[in-house]
Amino acid sequence: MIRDPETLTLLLDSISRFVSERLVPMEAHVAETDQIPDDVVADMKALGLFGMSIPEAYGGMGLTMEEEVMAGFAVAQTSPAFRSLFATNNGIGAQGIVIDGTPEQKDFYLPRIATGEIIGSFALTEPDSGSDAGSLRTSASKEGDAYVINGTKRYITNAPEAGIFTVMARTDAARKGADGISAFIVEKNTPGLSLGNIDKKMGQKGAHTCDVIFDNVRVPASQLIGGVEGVGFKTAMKVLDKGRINIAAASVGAAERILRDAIRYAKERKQFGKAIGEFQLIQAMLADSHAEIYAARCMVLDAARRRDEGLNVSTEAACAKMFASEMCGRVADRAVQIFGGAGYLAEYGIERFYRDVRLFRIFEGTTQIQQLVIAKNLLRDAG
Ligand code: COS
Repeated sequence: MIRDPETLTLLLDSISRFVSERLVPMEAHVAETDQIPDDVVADMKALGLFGMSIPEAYGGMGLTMEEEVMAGFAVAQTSPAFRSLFATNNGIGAQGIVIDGTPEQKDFYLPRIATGEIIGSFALTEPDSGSDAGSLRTSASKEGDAYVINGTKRYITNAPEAGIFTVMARTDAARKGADGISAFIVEKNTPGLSLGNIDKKMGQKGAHTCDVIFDNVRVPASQLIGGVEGVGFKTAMKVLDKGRINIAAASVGAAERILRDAIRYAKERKQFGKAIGEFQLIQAMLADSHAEIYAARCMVLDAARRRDEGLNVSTEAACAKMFASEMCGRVADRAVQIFGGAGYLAEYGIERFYRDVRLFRIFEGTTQIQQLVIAKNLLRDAG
């Protein structure tokens, strides 16, 4: 749903200008230093990028899902590390509170998330619990009017920068599955909470992940999201339904950028006396990439519109995430091929995108988990 096309166009234009004038020139520097400069982060905050999906009542832009994916296409036209910093505030790091939080939790945290004053982070995965999220072992034991959390979370995006964590922990030790899990908001400075070393990753340099360790971390009972025990897994799944549409949008935006670079190179690079773009084998790779991007873009927009209509989009979100992230991998692979030797060299930037987008097929649910979600829903719906 697009509320006001004119306002949206203004927003998309300002994002696109910011991306091309400010972020694209910084890509190599951020990859080299593994750090987004503070002045760039300040500009992101000034543009409102941290609060795009936070409701207007809490100081955000309150974008609808359709508007948000269009903004997502625009911000993804550069290194994914940039979007990663504000993506958790719009997505998995805040949506638990937006979707299921109490009015007090929303009042207290959302305004500061919307401005980027605090970064929200999502702590679901553990050393022994990744795809099988329902098997997580981090515990939260009730002691008076507090919960005491113990356990370790792994690969937590933006943990080094985070001010708060949405933590999924088991409040009912007797229940080993999803229904024993609750979700909490835990502040970074809570005694007993510590961070591991920043992970060395294949790509997305400038975006950080690390372990988050909970050693008798005591949080008031008021930090239980929604004030209800046993529904934390469902909160996490609802958050991921939305997150998966956002990753699909990021995949589309990145693929568009990569294809644009490949087209430019195909027009410039001459072999056998003419631009390589005049050869049909190169044209086939460009055409396949464009058609697949178009298909993914349509899927993302459709899933977003359905979510705006209030429909359950678990299946569509999984379809869009699976197709768009796999598509992006194929587009990046073809682009390296079109660039040839230059595609393998760091200075042309294509190999960096090739590594960066590999993550899209893994985080917020691997392609294989999306297949399971789709198939499970199909079989259930068939009765
Ligand atoms: N929205 C709301 N509720 C949902 C839901 C959704 N999208 N998906 C599942 N649920 C509910 C189910 O209805 C079920 O509730 P009931 O017991 O009341 O029926 C409960 O949650 C458990 O669901 P299910 O039985 O499907 O859970 P499984 O343990 O089989 O796990 C998968 C399902 C594998 C799909 C889930 O663990 C998953 O998504 N894993 C990947 C996690 C992930 O993406 N990790 C990335 C880390 S974040 S970067």
